Amino acid sequence: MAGLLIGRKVVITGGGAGIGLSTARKLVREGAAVALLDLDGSAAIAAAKELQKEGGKAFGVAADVTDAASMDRAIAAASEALGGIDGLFNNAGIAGFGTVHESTPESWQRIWAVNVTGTFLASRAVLPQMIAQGRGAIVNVGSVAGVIGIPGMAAYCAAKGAVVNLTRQMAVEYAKYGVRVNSVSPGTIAETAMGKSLLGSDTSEEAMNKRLAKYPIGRFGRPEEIADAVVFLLSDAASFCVGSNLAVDGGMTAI
Ligand code: NAI
Ligand code: 1HS
Repeated sequence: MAGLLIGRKVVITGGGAGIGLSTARKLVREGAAVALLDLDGSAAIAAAKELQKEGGKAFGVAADVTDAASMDRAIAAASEALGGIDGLFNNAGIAGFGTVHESTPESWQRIWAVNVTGTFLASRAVLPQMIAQGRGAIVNVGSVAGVIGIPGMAAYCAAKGAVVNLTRQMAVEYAKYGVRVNSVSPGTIAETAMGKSLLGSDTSEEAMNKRLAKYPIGRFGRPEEIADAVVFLLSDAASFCVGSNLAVDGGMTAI
């Protein structure tokens, strides 16, 4: 792929690291300007500088997706820096472990706040602009955990399930305004901070093989493999994709 997103202006939440940053790199290579919003403001600013050095147009700013005022401010700043917004990648997310009877209300609420409310607040902040211009594309990040039940991940499975179905709701609501909404649902991406914490400290061959057995492809995923799917969904190559949930999981949910 090359030049799929020339002139596009895309906001990425959680853009300072992991899948968000990897996607920002690919978007820039495809010709887009990007705004990286992250709770870790210095990571977002450093990442934007790195992309600028590579010749890209990039802007970094601190923002908390769980806070409406913070999101409104950051989206306004991003729109000014980029000269508008026509793409949003709702990527910020946190995982967490716990069964229903063992999870604390605080941990449950935090996982929902970042994954679900965060997707709502960022979308809420960009949609008026997209509706007014009659054009836009939003990609939300679900997970394999959003379509199947994974033992020990109650809040995360519930939250990602909500993101996947919010995607469908938004898709049918905004298609008439020329705004396409889709989600991408990754399997385990081992090399990001979240992937590492998910795999935990037990990296014995036995433990790894047990996890890998869930993946028909025989390996975990790479951030760039999610980034390619997001580039596609944000681009006009996906002009008839509305409300889809693209599994990028090495076959994990096809079993
Ligand atoms: P990561 O932990 O490496 O990066 C997440 C980024 O989001 C960080 O830069 C973090 O500072 C930022 N962030 C966290 N809370 C935030 C908040 N309240 N406001 C703004 N930014 C915030 O995670 P990774 O692996 O890159 O994951 C990205 C997305 O992909 C998440 O939604 C995650 O649930 C999803 N995902 C990840 C998988 C994996 O195995 N790594 C698999 C399936 C889905
Ligand atoms: C954190 C990410 O959304 C993946 S949850 C899947 C964990 S596993 O089934 O691959 O162990």
